[in-house]
Amino acid sequence: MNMAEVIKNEKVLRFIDESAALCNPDRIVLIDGSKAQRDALRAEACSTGEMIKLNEDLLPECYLHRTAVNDVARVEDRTFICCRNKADAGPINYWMDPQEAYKMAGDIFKGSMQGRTMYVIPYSMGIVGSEFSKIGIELTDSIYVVLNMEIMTRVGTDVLDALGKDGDFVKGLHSKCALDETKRYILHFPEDNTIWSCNSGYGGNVLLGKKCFALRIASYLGKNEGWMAEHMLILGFEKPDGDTKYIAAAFPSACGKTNLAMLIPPESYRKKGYKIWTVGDDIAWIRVGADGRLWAMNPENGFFGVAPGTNEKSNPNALHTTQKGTIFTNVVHNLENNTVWWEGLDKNPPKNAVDWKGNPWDDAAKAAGVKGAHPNSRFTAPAKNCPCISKAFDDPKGVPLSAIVFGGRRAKTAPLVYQSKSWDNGVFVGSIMASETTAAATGAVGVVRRDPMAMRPFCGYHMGDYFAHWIEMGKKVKNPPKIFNVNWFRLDDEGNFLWPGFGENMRVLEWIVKRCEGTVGAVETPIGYVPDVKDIDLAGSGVSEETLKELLTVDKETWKKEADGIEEFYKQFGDRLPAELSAELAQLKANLAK
Ligand code: GTP
Ligand code: SPV
Ligand code: MN
Repeated sequence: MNMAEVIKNEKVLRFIDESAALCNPDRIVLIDGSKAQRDALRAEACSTGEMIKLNEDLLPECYLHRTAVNDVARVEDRTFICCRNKADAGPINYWMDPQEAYKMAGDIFKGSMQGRTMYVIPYSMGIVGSEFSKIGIELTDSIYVVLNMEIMTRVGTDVLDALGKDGDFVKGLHSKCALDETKRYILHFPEDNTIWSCNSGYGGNVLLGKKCFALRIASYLGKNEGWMAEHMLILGFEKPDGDTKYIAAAFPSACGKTNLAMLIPPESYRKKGYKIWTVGDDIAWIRVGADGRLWAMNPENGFFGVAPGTNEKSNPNALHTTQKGTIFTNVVHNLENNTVWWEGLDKNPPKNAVDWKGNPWDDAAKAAGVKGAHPNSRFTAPAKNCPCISKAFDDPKGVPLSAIVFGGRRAKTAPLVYQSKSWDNGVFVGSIMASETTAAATGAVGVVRRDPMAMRPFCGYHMGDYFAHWIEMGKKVKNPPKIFNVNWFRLDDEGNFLWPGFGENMRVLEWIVKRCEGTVGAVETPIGYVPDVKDIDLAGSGVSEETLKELLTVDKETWKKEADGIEEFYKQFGDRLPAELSAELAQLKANLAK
């Protein structure tokens, strides 16, 4: 195919030419979004062993892929924001000078696609052609990346039509190179709308539409253009009378977004007619609507979800979503029927199986405690498969938000739920989020760290300026969403979860919605409003009132220590910390001293 005949945008052609001159691929192939091309790429990936075709009867059009053993999660310490002025990256991001970064990575990319094909992926984040959507072009030498991007985003020549002759786009260049972890870099150039990723083949490092574009680059664009890109699920809460309220929730990686977005209410709620609808499970782009509310849309087209722990009881909707057209990464290959398995799917690990590293997963390995699936193993599944996908999923306007919910994994400290007292107080609540680290990123697991708005690894600019942007957005809306914080992960003294979580989280969502409607009271504490024990419906939950009381406790001494920690955390932002947030911290301290 002659590229110039199909691609009318000079900037796209130049980007392809310059990248090809650098990486020196044998061939360049445009991804057109057709089934014929997709089928051919799937067949090619299977012929080289890059993917394994699974049982067509049990898992139609599904595939298994294993990444390199050293390449199984996002690499936060190798992820850089490359803006001209170091101070603009802020104290939390890793920074590199753009010229040095282009030079350093240019040497790595040089000739990296020799003997390989460079695929050109035109993709849209959001509905193709909608005014709230944005377009990217990813160049990659990985068929796995192409096939994942075709699920996670909207890909094809119609995107080039929407881009037009001189439309702007985010330039993404990815090469697996040699998968050398010492030369692995995920580089963002927000001032150039550019992303470079080398030496990785894992999800968040290489599916450049996702965290790299839709959060890091988009958060920077949002700051300048007056909107927000957030690490949030979006769900619809439908009441028995059919009225649906929309909630966005920011939890750090592997802290329950996909699970909450696809929640199935407890039976008593279902009988009354309550339903939950999924609009998104990971990313929300949020704008000010003409009606003075905030409107959120999901720029993605699929789910890149955590496999372990997903089962018929915890998240049946996610499980059903993965039964067709799905790519599984780093799970167990069940050789008995050519399907997949992971820890927490059921209690019957397959006897004849291969683990995520490609080794036989036999009785000896199991007895030695070897895990079959990697804890960060994932499924890439089309959103349209989801039984509870919202009608609003394909609505370019998105949905109006009634509530924003923050939450993390905290063994103590944070109560099951509390409501902030105002927008600014809610921004404070988001800014002080802390959570235990998970397997979604390389490094230690289970260490509590501050993760403001669940954006610590994903904010493309200075975190202090990001807080200021949140404060500003609040001023632009007459009817801002109410802001809450939840914690499904509080432990008792024996280390057991106090709250059953998953579908039972509906009981907390109900309180949140009623607070938004002003139809339920609350109890004031030094940190905000918590529910009165009688206002959380516990019928059929197995949770006692006593346990609920414990879950809702705000311990002053613990929170005084927390306030000291927040003060320490805030210091690094210097004069870029909005005065509103210093005032909120002072108020918290005063409340605790009372
Ligand atoms: P990313 O895709 O990394 O952004 O993760 P996520 O926020 O979508 O997290 P996900 O819903 O995949 O959940 C991650 C892990 O948290 C899974 O192993 C779940 O079993 C567990 N989890 C989710 N919700 C709950 C809950 O309500 N209670 C408890 N105890 N665990 C939960
Ligand atoms: C996360 O880590 O928050 C994810 C998975 O959603 S990844 O795409 O790898 O970032
Ligand atoms: Mn995520």
